[in-house]
Amino acid sequence: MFLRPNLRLTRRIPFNLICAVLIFLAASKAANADELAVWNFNDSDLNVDHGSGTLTSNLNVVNVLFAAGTTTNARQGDPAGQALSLQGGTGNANNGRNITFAVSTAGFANIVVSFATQGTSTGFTSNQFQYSLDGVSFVDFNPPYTPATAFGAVPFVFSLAAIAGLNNNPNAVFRIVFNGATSSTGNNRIDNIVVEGTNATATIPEPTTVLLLLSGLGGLYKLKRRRQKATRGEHNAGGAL
Ligand SMILES: [Ca+2]
Ligand SMILES: [Ca+2]
Repeated sequence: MFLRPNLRLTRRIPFNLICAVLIFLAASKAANADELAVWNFNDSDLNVDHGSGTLTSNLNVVNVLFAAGTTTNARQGDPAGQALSLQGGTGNANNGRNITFAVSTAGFANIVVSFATQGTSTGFTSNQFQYSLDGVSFVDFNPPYTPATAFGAVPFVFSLAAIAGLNNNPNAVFRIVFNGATSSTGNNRIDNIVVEGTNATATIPEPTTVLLLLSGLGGLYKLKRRRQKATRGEHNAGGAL
C-alpha cells in the first residue's frame, strides 16, 4: 500500500509522531495470528493436517469415527470433507473421556483454540474445554458447553490470551472432556480444530524496517519542502511581472 501524505497536514503534525504511527502500523501487521496446528479430519485420521501437533483420544477406539464435516472454521481453503465423530459407546462408557491435543507454542503468544462442533440429542451434551501448561495438570477454561444439533456458521472460540503460561510453551496441551451422552450411538462431530497465536518475536518491527520507514518519510518530507520552495519561487516570479 502506498501512503500518500497530505502535505498540508504533515506541516502541522510533528515528524516523530508520524514515524511512531507508521511503526505501530508495521508492528500491527506483524502481529497477525499464525496457525500453529489445524486438524480438518478430511483424511479420516487423527494426524495433524497443517502445522505441528499430536491429537489423541482415550475413548473406546470403536467409538472414534468420521462423518461429514463442515467448512465452518476451515483454514487454507480446506473443503468440508470429513469430521471427527465421537460416540457415547456401550453403557455410555465414554462419558468423562476426552480428546487431547498437544501443540508447542514456542515463539508465540495470545493463544486461541477454535473448532466447529455439533451433537445429537443423545450425544455428549456437557463438554469441558481445558488447557495444561505441562501436559500433566489440566485446568477448566470457561463453563461446559453444549453443541447445537448442526455445525452452524460460527465456531466455538476459546481465547487464552490471558493465560501467560501458555505463551512460548513447548509443553502446551489442550483437551475437551465429554460428558452427558445418553445412548451408545449418540455422538458429537468436531471439525477444523485450530490452534493459533501471534508471533511473539515479530511484534516489534525489524530495525531495517524502521530505517526504511524513516528514510522513506524523510524523502517525502524533503520532496515536499522542495515543491513548496519551487511554488514560492513561481509566485514571486509571477508577482514581479
Ligand atoms: Ca473436515
Ligand atoms: Ca489428518
